[in-house]
Amino acid sequence: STLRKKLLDAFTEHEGEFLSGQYLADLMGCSRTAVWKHIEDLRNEGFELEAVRRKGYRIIQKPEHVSANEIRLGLKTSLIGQQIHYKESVDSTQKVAHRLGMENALEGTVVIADEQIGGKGRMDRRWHSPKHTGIWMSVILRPQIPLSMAPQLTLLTAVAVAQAIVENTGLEPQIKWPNDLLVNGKKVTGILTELQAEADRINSVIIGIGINVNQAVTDFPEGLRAVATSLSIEKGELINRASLIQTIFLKLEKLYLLYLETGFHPIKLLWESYAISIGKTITARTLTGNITGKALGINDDGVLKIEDKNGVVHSIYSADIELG
Ligand code: BTX
Repeated sequence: STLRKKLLDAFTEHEGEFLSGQYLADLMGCSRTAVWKHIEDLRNEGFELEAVRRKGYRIIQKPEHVSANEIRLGLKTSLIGQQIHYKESVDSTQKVAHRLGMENALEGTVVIADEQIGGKGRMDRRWHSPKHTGIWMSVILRPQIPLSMAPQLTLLTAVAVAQAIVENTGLEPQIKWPNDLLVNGKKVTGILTELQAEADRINSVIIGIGINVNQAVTDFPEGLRAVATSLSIEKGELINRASLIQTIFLKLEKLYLLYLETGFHPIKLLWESYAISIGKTITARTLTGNITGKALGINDDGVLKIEDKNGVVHSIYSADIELG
């Protein structure tokens, strides 16, 4: 609710400080009793709050699980995540976001689920999304760019998530073109970009982000154990999901605004600094066949360039990449 948002915004702005019931009532435009009820709701959701006479309320600790409120508290963005739709369990956050996209949801709206029953990868593949462990979310953007440039947003998102992982965990993720983030050679993140468009006009871009955060090895199906990992496995400790989500929102917002202002070039440079395959021999499996050669890099449109053994340079728009 908007009252709840005001309350959490106030605690965010005055981090660690006591806020009096009267102050909050004035701010929220409601009675002190109503404020107290909202505080009780927060407690029921797992927030630890201190109440001191004549001083007011103070948040001591946020809950362990992820909730829209927990993500809002401390969130420093102005676009991404201003509207959060949090679900315990969904088929796919992409589906929910597509519906909201059609319903004119505000740009920056995010759908987050604790669990996905039918998580989607590219080309109708599945994305394993068990509960309590990962970040499964879809972000709605509405950029005024030609359709052909939309894949750049996948690369932009990969950079944002990589930056956030570095900042929150100290791990060193690498990006495998176009949409995989690896840590120590195993996949921790997948990104799925889908479009709603009419003719050449983008209505919305739905960016799906799946991050393995706190899974143990045994949480992965056996078939994935050799190729997938979680941040927690690599770091050796549990990672705070809400805080990572906040950092991703912030990085995504910064890069997206930079992109709208100056175009793809600065994003390309950042992307290349995380890229794993540049200069190496790779095989691109495309719908029309395989191409093996040296990865030269991406051009300013985000297209991958591969030079085969005959010196012919191929432009790859969509493929799965194998290293070596
Ligand atoms: P992708 O097609 O590049 O990768 C899918 C492949 O990755 C699968 O075929 C499988 O081999 C492997 N895989 C499946 N689950 C996992 C996992 N948890 N960790 C590592 N590897 C896995 C990547 O597609 C795009 C994934 C986007 C997921 C997000 S989650 C939020 C949003 N909602 C939704 O339904 N999808 C997106």
